[in-house]
Amino acid sequence: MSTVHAYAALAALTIAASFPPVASTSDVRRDSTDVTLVARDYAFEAPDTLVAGVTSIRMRDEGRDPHHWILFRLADSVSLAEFYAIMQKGGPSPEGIRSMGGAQDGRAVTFDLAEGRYAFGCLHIAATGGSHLSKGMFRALTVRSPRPGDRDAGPLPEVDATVTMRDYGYVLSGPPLRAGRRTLRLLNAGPQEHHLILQRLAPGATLADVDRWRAGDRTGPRPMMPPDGGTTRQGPGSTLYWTVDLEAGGYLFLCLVADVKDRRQHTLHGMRHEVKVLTVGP
Ligand SMILES: [Cu+2]
Repeated sequence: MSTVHAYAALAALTIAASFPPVASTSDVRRDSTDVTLVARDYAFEAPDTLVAGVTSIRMRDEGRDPHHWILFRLADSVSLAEFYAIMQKGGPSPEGIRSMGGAQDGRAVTFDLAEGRYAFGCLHIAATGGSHLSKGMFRALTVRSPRPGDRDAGPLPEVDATVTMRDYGYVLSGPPLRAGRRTLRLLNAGPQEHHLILQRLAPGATLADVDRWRAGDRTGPRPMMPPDGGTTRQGPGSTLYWTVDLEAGGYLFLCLVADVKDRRQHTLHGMRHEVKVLTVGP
């Protein structure tokens, strides 16, 4: 993407003026494969260093504003200051900054982390304007190679189903989903960034009912519940493991990421998918 050069030039001009102080909490973790990311208004607290391998990350949101988190992988050529300058306005990640995903809520997301430089960020928009990232809600993370004495990272989680995201849609593969705690492998096979927002359908309702309700005067009972969290954007080729408690009934998967061409949400390009979760049983 050629925009990276323009961004980089802009970054060089704005870093000195706008780079906020970095939180000083340091907690080098050599043995943890379960990481808590604390979110506040507007900062993240997290280990500075993790060991490469399978790692589960879960946010504890202590802010008044709701927060989400996205893990970004930074190319060696991109400094943290450049990351801040480029990403504070949101927008798609340019070359050199790769979205790995994360969570909209406190659900756990597991990655097979490769050695390298990363940053956490929250791109929610504050009531007063500006992204949370622009107010300092980002944090550097180094993932280093394992050394003798490090705890084994362990295997990847057992997967109940795989969700492949494309421009524009979700393909669910695996046996039918059943109620209970399930781990979905989400991989992005599309050229754009995508995520998965979970929305429960009202009992007996279908995606067709939602479409009719939206197209109509929107009176009468809503055929769906409010969105119930989800993952955050993943760049092309990235994979994460998302653990979620599902109840029997209908759900929608939705992508609310803005399209790179027309800025309309991907759900308006057809990136929505109806899933029926079966009761537990044989
Ligand atoms: Cu999308």
